[in-house]
Amino acid sequence: MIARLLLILSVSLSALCGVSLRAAEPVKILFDTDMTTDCDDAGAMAVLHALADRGECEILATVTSVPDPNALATVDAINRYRGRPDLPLGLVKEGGVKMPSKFTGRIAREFPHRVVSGSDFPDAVEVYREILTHQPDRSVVLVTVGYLTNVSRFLQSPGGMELARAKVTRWVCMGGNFIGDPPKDDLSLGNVNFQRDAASAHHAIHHWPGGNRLRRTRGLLGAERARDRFRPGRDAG
Ligand SMILES: [Ca+2]
Repeated sequence: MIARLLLILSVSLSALCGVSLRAAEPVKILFDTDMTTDCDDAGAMAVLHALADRGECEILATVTSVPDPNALATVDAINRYRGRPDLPLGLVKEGGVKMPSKFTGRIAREFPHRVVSGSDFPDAVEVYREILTHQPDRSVVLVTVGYLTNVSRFLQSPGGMELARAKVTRWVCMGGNFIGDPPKDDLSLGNVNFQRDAASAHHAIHHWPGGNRLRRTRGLLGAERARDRFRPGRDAG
């Protein structure tokens, strides 16, 4: 199962960054991960850094969609291990999904990182805003492989909708298992990214500016024009 997830992530992120194979500039990516329950997030970061090493993407920031400082420490440890110790970090500062992890505590203990306390780092929404404000229009790809807590809060922050509309050229969301034609999110396949913070998932998908820039891929990644098809009150647990 994990191997399949990694393969899907690899293919999907490669497809995402494949845009840069035909372009002169690397794809600018703002990466948002829950990095708690499943180790495929670590696999996604391995692919992300490998693509950055190849010059196919530029990692602007790595944030977590959970409040657990060990999750942030794990993200920072991976960044550091892959030679990018100074990437901006952010996390959920208030509320958010809290789940136990089988691996982040050990990584936080055994690998070097900057995270002594989560209070030393900004809220992920602040990172979204800071990064996007200083990037050219329509230049950033937002990649989320966790809960949509940050996306929803970012859209509700002052000017967030305008920043999303102006700066983000595409949002690639690992969250749905959209099956069929028209696609419907099959939650029986296990879709915790939408289920555990269903209110944020509902808000983010329904309010993201420009539904045609919310990309659906087969398998575990994404949703295109999902606003009319995803009904958390009925479909999510
Ligand atoms: Ca995840």
